[in-house]
Amino acid sequence: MAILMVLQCTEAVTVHVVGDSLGWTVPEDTSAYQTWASSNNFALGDILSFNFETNRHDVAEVAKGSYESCTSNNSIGSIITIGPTNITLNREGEHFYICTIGQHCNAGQKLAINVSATPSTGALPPSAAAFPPSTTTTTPPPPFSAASGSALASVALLLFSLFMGIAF
Ligand SMILES: *[C@@H]1O[C@H](CO)[C@@H](O)[C@H](O)[C@H]1NC(C)=O
Ligand SMILES: *[C@@H]1O[C@H](CO)[C@@H](O)[C@H](O)[C@H]1NC(C)=O
Ligand SMILES: *[C@@H]1O[C@H](CO)[C@@H](O)[C@H](O)[C@H]1NC(C)=O
Ligand SMILES: [Cu+2]
Repeated sequence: MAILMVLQCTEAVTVHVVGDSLGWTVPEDTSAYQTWASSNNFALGDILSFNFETNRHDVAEVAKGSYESCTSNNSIGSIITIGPTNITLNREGEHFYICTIGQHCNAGQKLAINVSATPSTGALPPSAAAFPPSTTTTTPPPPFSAASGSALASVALLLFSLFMGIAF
């Protein structure tokens, strides 16, 4: 059961290729990455795969303000300059990524995503089904120990009555 759940968890990881066939570049349509993001469901543990050539583009995770103004100030972590690269989404909520080279960000090479704690669409029913049993398997221990406690008590009672039987 536990092994099954672990397998489901690893299978739930989705690799999102940023921009799909477009890759990570200056898009012709400035809202290309916004459109791409809206067609994806991002969950904790998923991977963002940025396809770009080293020195042509880079990836910086930035705060919302820097994303909007296209400044790499206060970049979160170091700027990834070597491509292609994979980034694991290990924090829930909004993430903002820009390219810091030239005017690429202003030209639309920027990405905003929202990461949810729950696994992405397809994995939701099995994990939702897997959760109740896990809570019911955690509840048995108290009744179980209580049962073993009463079992112990009846063994003690049996021994006691045996002792009494021997004594009298
Ligand atoms: C970003 O950095 C530039 C130059 O380093 C500076 O002029 C600007 O005020 C900074 N912006 C913010 C929002 O910190
Ligand atoms: C990114 O992850 C995908 C899927 O796991 C893998 O095929 C690809 O080689 C990885 N790319 C890099 C640069 O690590
Ligand atoms: C991101 O997801 C959270 C939780 O579902 C939601 O409250 C928030 O409004 C979302 N933000 C955006 C920009 O969609
Ligand atoms: Cu770029």
